Amino acid sequence: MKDAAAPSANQTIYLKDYTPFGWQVEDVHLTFALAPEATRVTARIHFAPNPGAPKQEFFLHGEELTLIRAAIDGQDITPEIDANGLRCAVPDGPFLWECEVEIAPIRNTALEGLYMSNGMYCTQCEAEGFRKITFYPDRPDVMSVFTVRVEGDEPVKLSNGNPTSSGDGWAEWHDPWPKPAYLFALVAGDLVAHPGKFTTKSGRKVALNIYVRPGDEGKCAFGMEALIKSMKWDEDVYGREYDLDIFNIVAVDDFNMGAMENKGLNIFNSSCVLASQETSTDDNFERIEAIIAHEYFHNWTGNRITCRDWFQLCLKEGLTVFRDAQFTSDMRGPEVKRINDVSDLRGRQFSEDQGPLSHPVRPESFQEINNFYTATVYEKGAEVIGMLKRLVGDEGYYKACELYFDRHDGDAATIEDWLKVFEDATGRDLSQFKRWYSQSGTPRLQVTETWSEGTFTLNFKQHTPPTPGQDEKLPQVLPIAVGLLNPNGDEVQPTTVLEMTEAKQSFAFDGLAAKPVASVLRGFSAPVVLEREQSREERAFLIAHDTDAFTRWEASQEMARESLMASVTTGATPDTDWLDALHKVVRDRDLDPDFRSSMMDIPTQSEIARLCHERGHVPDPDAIWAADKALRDTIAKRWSEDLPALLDEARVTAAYKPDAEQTGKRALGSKILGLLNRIDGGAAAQVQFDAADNMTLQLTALACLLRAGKGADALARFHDQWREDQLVMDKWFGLQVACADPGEAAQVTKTLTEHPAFSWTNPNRFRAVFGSLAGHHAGFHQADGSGYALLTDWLIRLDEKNPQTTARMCAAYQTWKRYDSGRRSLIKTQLERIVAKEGLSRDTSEMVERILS
Ligand code: 0A1
Ligand code: ZN
Repeated sequence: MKDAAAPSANQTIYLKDYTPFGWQVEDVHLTFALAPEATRVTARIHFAPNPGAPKQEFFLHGEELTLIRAAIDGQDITPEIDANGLRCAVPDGPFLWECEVEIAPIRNTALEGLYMSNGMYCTQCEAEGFRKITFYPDRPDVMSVFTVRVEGDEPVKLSNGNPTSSGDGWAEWHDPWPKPAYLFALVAGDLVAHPGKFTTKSGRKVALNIYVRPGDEGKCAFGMEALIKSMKWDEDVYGREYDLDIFNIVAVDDFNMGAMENKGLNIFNSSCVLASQETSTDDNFERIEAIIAHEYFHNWTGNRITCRDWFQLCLKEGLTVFRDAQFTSDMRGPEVKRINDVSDLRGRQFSEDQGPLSHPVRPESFQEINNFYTATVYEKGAEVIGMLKRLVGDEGYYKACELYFDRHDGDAATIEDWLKVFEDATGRDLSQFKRWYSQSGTPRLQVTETWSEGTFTLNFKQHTPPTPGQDEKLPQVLPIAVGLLNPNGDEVQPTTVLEMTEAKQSFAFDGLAAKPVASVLRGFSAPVVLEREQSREERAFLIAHDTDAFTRWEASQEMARESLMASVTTGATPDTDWLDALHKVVRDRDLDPDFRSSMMDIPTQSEIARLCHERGHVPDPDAIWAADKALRDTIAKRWSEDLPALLDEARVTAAYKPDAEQTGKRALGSKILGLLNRIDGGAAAQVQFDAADNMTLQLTALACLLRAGKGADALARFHDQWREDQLVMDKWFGLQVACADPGEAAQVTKTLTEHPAFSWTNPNRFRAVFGSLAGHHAGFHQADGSGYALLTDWLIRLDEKNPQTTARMCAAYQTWKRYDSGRRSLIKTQLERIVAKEGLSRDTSEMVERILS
């Protein structure tokens, strides 16, 4: 019998070609007889014609499956099989499909479908992994009820839904909620559970478990607390209740992404769930809390209401990111959360949207859907929801969400469905707003102001530069949150949302006694590049007085950007007016330490490179590195007298807690230590390293010591202390690259790949090393091309094993056209080397071809 091999030709799939599947799947029964080399999967599926679909041939997806037997209504058949799936004749009415296939989880290094990680079986089916488990209509609009039997010697055997029965060597699970195949999950292994419980608002008692490898039990308590908080929050804020008797989370060491929202059985990259004071930083804790919330929130936004097709990915991801951001704001304070999210958006999404990989929040075509789990779909998708909420107000927003849950529960929905509930709930016409889903690129918003006889006018112009495949752009609906301050710093106009819909539009405020200072785009109310000519005095004034935390931070960022740009382009020294304005804020003990720490953010070197490009300069990575260094040295010298006292003030004396209060203090302390390190040559860092009782303090101190050239001893001690802990060792690997001098980054990376603990098939370790190289702007972009050559060697090697992680890491090259001709040609050569690789995966070939285009 023929096998379904790996898929071949790169085929482009279009949103406009959507057609429903010709059959409904009434129920699915699966039996797994587990064995690493030869797992048998037996499927019994009832199909019935779908009255709403056009007539079509019967086709089931299937890849890399060895077919043992297929039968229809009990009669064996010989289907036609190719690299993508199976075709056969079927009866006109309902029928029973039976099929037995064999797969080899131990040889599945792509980590899609059923695979093994450190001896444990686990699955990853989003987006199209289920077709590597059995032949099936593997598309999100085909939903069904699954019953699963798992046979094997492993002590723990899990699947979706509720456990129904078990015996010696087997366990059965039943998920009563119809779901698409991408939410299917199975786990089996020698695992221990950290239990918890939750009672829903209507009284359902839910058993909670976090399953981990023996030895990791001590790292589950925080995740469990985060899960319970998320369950409560979704009831309180969105009225969403959990709907099964059990909710399981499993930590897996080899995982391509962060985590996965499989119904009732979330599977997590262990780095996104395991946490302890000794091994995790404050940032790790915050991220874990957010990811647990994100996956849990998918139960309603993604699972109960799923996507009709993969073009609608933002329907579940944009909304769920928005919901997890709301959750984090409620848990930890909205101000710094918003600042961090904007930094992240600019760092990842703006770069994507301003280069060859730019695509709409709802793409219109793809070759490999795995390449569209992007910052645009996730983060810009969430920004679009945030704008919608601002435009319709909180009441309108929750009314529309309520209608969405009522109207679409159990559906595979579309963006049109989502916008329609807003139109129906609020009476608004959202036809222009819908452009946010189809038009790619980052709008530029210019603002000028006029003042005459008590009337202050803000004049806006918007323009979106062309992006691949979209030369002409139309005006977007922009909610622009604005406030006005009078010259002594009092707010004369509290935040108001101006609604811009035209290419050019002015808004006047009258009855003012004196010319105000405008605070524009409060809360970053629209994902745009704001272009505003503003005096340094006004910016310094906003740093001192703005009542909106985001625009206050942004005023400082603006001054920082201008100062760095002047250094890069003209060799100017840092702007001391800015440093003095900032110094006041940093010393202001009435302000929250976390906010003071954020105010000290310095734009990243890649952000400065993007800015150079936006303003028509060719970025010079070495000059940007030098400007960054000069700036930090200047701040350290200028504030030197205060630094020891500030460091002292940021010290936490109470027992460690990863809460907002302590985290904020330690964040401020880390920034201060970074400055002090420039003048004391690592002395304070050494004291902190020796005394640290938590990973946040230990790791920051280690980074400082490495940067001061005094890290050898601490690095060795850190290694000896943590050699058995994979997640901490990822930090050990990554930090050495991140802290290397630019000229040494590639060599340090290469040496680390020769370390016995380097494992290139573990995505976390690969990313720790090569993600850090790609993130080291000046180190990666060394003019000799050593960074490019090294990364490419490894990408070519990894592609054979793990296309998904390879393709994602190729994004390191997405900004290549910004650079000088020497670097461009070096990168182009490397990209062409990748494309020339025989048997290159569909994932990587699509990415590289788009980057090259
Ligand atoms: N849906 C998950 C993320 C995820 C996406 C794709 C994956 O494999 C291709 C794995 C996980 C989330 O948003 O958390
Ligand atoms: Zn998600």
